[in-house]
Amino acid sequence: MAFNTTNPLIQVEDDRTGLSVETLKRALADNLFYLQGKFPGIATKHDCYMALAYTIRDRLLQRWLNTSQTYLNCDNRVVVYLSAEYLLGPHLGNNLINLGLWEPVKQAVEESGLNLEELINIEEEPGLGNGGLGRLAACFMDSLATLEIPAIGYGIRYEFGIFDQEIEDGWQVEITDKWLQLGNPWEIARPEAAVLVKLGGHTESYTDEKGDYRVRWIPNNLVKGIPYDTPILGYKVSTANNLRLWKSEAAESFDFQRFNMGDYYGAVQNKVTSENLTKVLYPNDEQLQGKELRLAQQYFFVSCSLQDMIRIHLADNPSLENFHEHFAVQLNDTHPSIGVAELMRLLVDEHHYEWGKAWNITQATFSFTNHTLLPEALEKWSLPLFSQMLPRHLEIIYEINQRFLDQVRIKYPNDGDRLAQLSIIDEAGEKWVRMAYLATVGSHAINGVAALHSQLIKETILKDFYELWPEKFSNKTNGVTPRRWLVLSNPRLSNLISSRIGEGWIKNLDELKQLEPFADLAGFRQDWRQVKREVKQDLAHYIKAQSDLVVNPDSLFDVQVKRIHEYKRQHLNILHVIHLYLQIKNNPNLEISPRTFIYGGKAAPGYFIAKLIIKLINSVAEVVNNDPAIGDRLKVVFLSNYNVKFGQKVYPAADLSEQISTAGKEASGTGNMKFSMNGALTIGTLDGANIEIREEVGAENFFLFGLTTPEVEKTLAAGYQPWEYYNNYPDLKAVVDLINSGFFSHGDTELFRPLMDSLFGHDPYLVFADFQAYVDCQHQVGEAYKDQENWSRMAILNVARMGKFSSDRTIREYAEDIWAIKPVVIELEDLCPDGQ
Ligand code: GLS
Repeated sequence: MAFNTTNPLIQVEDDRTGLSVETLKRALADNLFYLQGKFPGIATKHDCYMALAYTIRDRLLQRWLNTSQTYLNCDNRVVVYLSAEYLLGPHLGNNLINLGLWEPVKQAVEESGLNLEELINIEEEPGLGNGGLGRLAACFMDSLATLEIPAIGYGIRYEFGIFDQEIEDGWQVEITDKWLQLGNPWEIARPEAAVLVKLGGHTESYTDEKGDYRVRWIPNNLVKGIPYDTPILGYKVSTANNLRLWKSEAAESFDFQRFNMGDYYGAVQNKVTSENLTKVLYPNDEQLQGKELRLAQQYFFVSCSLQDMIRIHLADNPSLENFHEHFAVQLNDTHPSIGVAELMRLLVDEHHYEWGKAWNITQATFSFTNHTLLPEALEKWSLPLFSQMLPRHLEIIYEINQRFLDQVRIKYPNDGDRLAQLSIIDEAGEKWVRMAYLATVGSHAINGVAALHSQLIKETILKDFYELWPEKFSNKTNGVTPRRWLVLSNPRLSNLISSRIGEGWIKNLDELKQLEPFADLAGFRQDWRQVKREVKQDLAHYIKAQSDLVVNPDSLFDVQVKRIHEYKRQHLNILHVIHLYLQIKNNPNLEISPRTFIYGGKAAPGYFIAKLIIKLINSVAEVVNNDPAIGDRLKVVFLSNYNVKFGQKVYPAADLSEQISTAGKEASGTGNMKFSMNGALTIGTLDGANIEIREEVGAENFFLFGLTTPEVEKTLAAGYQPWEYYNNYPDLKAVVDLINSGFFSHGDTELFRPLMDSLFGHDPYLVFADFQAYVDCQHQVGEAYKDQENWSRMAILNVARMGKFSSDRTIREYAEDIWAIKPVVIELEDLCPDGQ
């Protein structure tokens, strides 16, 4: 049956829209020939992947076009998500699930002599983000579409996304990501919608024809932004929202004046500089890098997006007065916060709105999510750098600041300290623009990403703002999409769940609750374990292929995958491994639950201690895995290049999820949710969303250890003494001494010294302080694993109680509390028959 039943031109099933196996096969062969220019006999697997991807894209185009057409024609509000990062993961598998086409496509692919899973695996993932923050944006896009909420995602089309990680001699090596090398079938360039962005130069004041004082910005550089659009499909709905990513190009390919004067290289220079803007993603998660190019990237994509929104708005509205009624713009962290000044510039300088009116529109448009409390991640830009690149924005920020501080003066007269604390410009010493403050002042709503984190925002980094405007602050606990993180990544478990409670949970995750009674059924627990065993077997094959290590699928898979950072404490985890190793060495007959420790994650290229932690893990792995006295009881593996694809393999296979950050440091975490949703039990601190996960699944189904946030603060305030822990805890001392002796470094006693120096010297993450509690808790884990029946019971209850952690719930909360937005149902009928 064709999608289009109203179009009289389509008499038979259309090759681009038909859904029968026969049509899909024909479309596949057709695309291989006409788009890839290959016969089946000479086509590579990648050619076949491309042909299949185009076949699927054809089948979602009608949804995509109808969606934007519907949004244009109705005057519903549209959510705009502004994010410098989207960590999307591969599209093909996800689109098949959301279109409900998995089975016919699988059959068509097989009958064409190909293998669907193999083709899905070929897709290069768009790694346009660093970690949790970028992945959250991707989950949100999925949920927005699934909930049929009108939305546009705007971001940057980095030519090189997050680097590929290889491990050489135990060290991380970064390899350039080349996701676009063989083409990207999911995007469509829209050069006709290009916009121009100014940079640098100076400002001038003038009086306009009405006699009004105005400012104009004379830039010294102009860059063109070309939009590339990707459809983001909802699950089994007709909504396909648009993700619009900007690529920078030179406004003119050649500077002709220079060229004519014979300065060929000078003329090309401008082209090169302009294209550099969107070349590469900065590979730092939670780390400030005051690099000029980064500010230029941020401004570039924000300016492109706001200009695009204004164009869309003015196509249907006489003025910008109701701009905020049309768009609700969410700032994903401070990265797009220059948008506050840019919208003011566009309204005041280019559309000649009076300041007060422009400010009301701006504040009503923006809302701001903070994603971290780490001081090194709070963006600020040095004033000279800022004024050089964005001279007009600096003037606007000064004006915003002055008017804001005038308000503060009224509320708190004669309180100079408070003014200095609240000022958007930090003037103590070197001058800085504080981006979180700009975002806070320019937004009508501010939120954190888990209950604890939202509370800490109010008590720490934005305390003075909270006192001013308590009503602006709220919490929106993160969530993840069950489509990618359960249906797509764990089909075995999904099928088992659906076989008992139906498929309603995929769109309404609270329905997983119906699984609870099954936890008491021995037969179901048996099936559950069977699924887990098979999934672990798959991961074991992957480990064998990647690292040539044989691991036992019956061992406890103890997994920590996430960016490598001291606050996430991968080093605490490896200290525990060494402790177990020592225990076995000292007591060769020790009976413990056999464990496979699995690590994955990238370190920022300039973050030496994080890289040294990777080296330590690999060094311990080398010793432990090759010690015959250990046998099968312990295996340690660091899997390279952790990314979305690999995440899809590892979450389903985990028994134990390591969420062991220092309390108060992990804003939320989202990996913690993916693990639990796939039936892993958590060992964790009272940090981020761990707290809420524990509340939901029940304290008895969660392994809790470690200092609480107030205890962390107290310990640090009292002058933390790592030596005392070292001297008082013999297990800790033995582990540390073994590292220091050069045992894991072929006798080199210097290799890990910088790490040890930081643990003993200055460790705000309190690794030694939590060591003993962690080891004790891990002991309980090992004991609990011996009782497989009870372990399965706990795992089932974890899954059954995960309803809260669907990103659908999160998005519903944003939609109701912050965006005031309603769903719009998209019809599938051809809105534009006969090409009219
Ligand atoms: C992060 C936080 O570190 C995570 O805890 C959080 O889950 C994520 C999404 O809200 O945002 N902040 C950040 O800069 N990178 C992150 O992953």
